[in-house]
Amino acid sequence: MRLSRFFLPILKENPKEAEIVSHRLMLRAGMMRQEAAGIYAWLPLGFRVLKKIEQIVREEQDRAGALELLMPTLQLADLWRESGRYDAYGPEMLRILDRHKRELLYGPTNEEMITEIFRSYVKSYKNLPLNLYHIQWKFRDEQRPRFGVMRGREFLMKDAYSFDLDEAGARRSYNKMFVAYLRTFARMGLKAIPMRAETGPIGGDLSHEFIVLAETGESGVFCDKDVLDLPIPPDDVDYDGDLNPIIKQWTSLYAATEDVHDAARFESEVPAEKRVNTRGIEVGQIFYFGTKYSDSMKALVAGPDGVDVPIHGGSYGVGVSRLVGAIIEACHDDAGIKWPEAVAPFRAAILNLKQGDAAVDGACEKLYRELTAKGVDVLYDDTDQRAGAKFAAADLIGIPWQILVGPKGLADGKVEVKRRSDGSRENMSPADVVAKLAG
Ligand code: 5CA
Repeated sequence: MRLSRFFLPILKENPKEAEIVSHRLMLRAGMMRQEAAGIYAWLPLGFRVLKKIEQIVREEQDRAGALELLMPTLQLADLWRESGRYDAYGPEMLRILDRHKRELLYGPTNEEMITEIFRSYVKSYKNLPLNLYHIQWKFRDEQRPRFGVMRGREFLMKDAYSFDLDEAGARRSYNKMFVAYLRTFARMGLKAIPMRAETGPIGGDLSHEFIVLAETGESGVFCDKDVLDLPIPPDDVDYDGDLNPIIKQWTSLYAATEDVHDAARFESEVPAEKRVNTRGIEVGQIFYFGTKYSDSMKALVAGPDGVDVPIHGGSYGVGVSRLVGAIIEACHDDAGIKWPEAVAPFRAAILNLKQGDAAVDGACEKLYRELTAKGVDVLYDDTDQRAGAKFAAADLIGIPWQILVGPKGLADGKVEVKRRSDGSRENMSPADVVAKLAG
């Protein structure tokens, strides 16, 4: 992508309305724009990151055996009357009337709709277990939307729903999602710790929130320091095998949100020097809620003895759009964003430090062509800005590798490669740069 043809409305000034660093940097880097309170347009740079995050979430759901579908954003109110949540949900639910005066709502979550789909088709335990997920926009009319995409009103969520014959099966499904979440967040360069949590309006009695520690987070959390260094399950983890050892390892050390925190237990289980009490960002939450929806909505399957029983369910959410902000909170410095490579909008940027100089222009064009041909996502800053402004922009938008091309280096057949994560620099020939980044 040539920057001269890209749409990257970088802001010079710090936007006043942004209280936390991720919100400030997303606005300054031209990633998104607020269209109404808690409602954002994703501009090209931000949209690229959102799609990368979404794809990692998708790959790990698929690996764990969940099946992707897509449900609509609008739902019939009657469905929610069946579960009893239409009235219970309160003012957070956006209610809509269509031209025939039929009551609709913009989905804040999809337990009811997926239960309705399930009960229409699945009648026997032989079709279980089943886990269906989608990645779709949600609307919650939050009292206080704030911190940009962190607490929006319209936001992108991955929500998965598991169906099992009994509690033991449902716990296996829960464990699969638990492990998939450990892998998902680690792939994005995040340390997200599963912590015991309250279930709120989703219901049930077993739940974990996956929390990224950050002072700006909205949740108060307590944990054992050692939980921060536990190993992430590898990509060949056997989801059909016994996941209990992994779950046990992650759940035997103390980790709880403030809502379910037990001070006495914390002090008896965790030595003083290992007690962590801080704040965090909830990037995902998983729930086991038993027969809550299958009882009220009559989602029954015939068991092995032919008797119909309500299925045991769980739901599993990831805040896809919130993750963009959470990653920035975890990965930035004074100059701007430092994207982990897996979610970066571009892997590399070529900075032409003397636009109009035939040798420099030629070398940049050649690098750009070769990297693009090798499938490297590269942004070529071919604008006529000063070198200083190009450095600042590349740092602000956080591209992991910056290739600085200037007349002096080129005279020696070299360009400079700067790594955004640690600021390290190396001189190398353009051919070596291509080999390094395409490798
Ligand atoms: N049905 C369940 C699981 S699918 C559910 O809705 N869970 S949730 O309420 O915990 O939401 C799932 C994830 O969505 C949260 O962990 C959080 O990361 C994200 N999320 C929730 N509310 C917002 C919001 N207002 N703005 C941005 N992300 C949000």
